[in-house]
Amino acid sequence: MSKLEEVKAMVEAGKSKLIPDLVQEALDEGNSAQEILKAMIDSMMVVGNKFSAGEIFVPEMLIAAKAMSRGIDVLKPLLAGKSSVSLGKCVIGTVAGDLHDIGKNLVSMMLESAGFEIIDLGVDVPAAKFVEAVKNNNNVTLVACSALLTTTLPAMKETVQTLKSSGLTGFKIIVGGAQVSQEFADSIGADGFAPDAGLAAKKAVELVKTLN
Ligand code: B1M
Repeated sequence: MSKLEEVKAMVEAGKSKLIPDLVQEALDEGNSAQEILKAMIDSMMVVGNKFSAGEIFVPEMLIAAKAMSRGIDVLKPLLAGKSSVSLGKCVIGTVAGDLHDIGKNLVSMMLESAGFEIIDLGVDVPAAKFVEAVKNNNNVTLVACSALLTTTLPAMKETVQTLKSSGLTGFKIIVGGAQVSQEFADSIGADGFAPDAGLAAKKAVELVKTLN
């Protein structure tokens, strides 16, 4: 089994303690950080499918998520560069009712590399808290909302609509997450959508450039 396959298998099995060394060994074997990240995302798809099939339950999903987060910690310095430009502050969070944070954390990392100063509100963030964060921080140019559940799409809609009707200006809103599509983003009035963390950073830069 290659180191990449081992990383995949051990993330699926939720072997958090083994992951940092395995990820380092996979890097030493010549795999890129992007390849290893993709392998771990594939593992989470497998985990999700097993959950849907009733083969595993929430605790197994949780330990797999912990293992993936440990792997991302090792990859972070390689995935995230340092930008010399400053694009203002980004308020980011997973919307109300939703506890998934791996995707949000990846997006946050890529936005930081692109030049945003990150204000991370965490998970299960009510619309009012996003508004409060924009109000209480100067130079917020971007609000980024993540949602992983079909049942939390209404909370994403509420967040976008609350921000839009708050009277606050000078920022764009980008949304994303497994159940979010361009069509849904358009339907709730978000300014932008991206299917993954890399494209989220690209889209965010495009969006804030239109502010001036
Ligand atoms: Co949950 N869960 N989960 N889960 N979980 C999913 C999402 C699910 C698809 C699994 C399945 O059934 N196949 C399913 C949702 C089905 C649906 O709604 N259609 C599901 C369910 C049902 C649930 C519970 C309801 C289960 C239960 O309790 N019965 C429950 C809900 C809890 C809650 O939130 N209130 C629950 C709980 C959990 C855990 C807590 C155990 C754990 C999360 C731990 C954590 O995040 N710290 C968990 C996990 C791990 C998953 C899966 C297996 C993996 C998610 C993940 O981290 N993927 C997931 C299955 C799957 O996704 N295939 C599943 C890796 C991550 C990198 O991908 O977050 O999609 P993702 O991010 C991507 C893109 O979406 C995008 O960029 C990233 C890639 O670069 N992206 C953005 C994300 N945010 C973005 C924002 C952007 C732009 C792009 O702009 C701002």
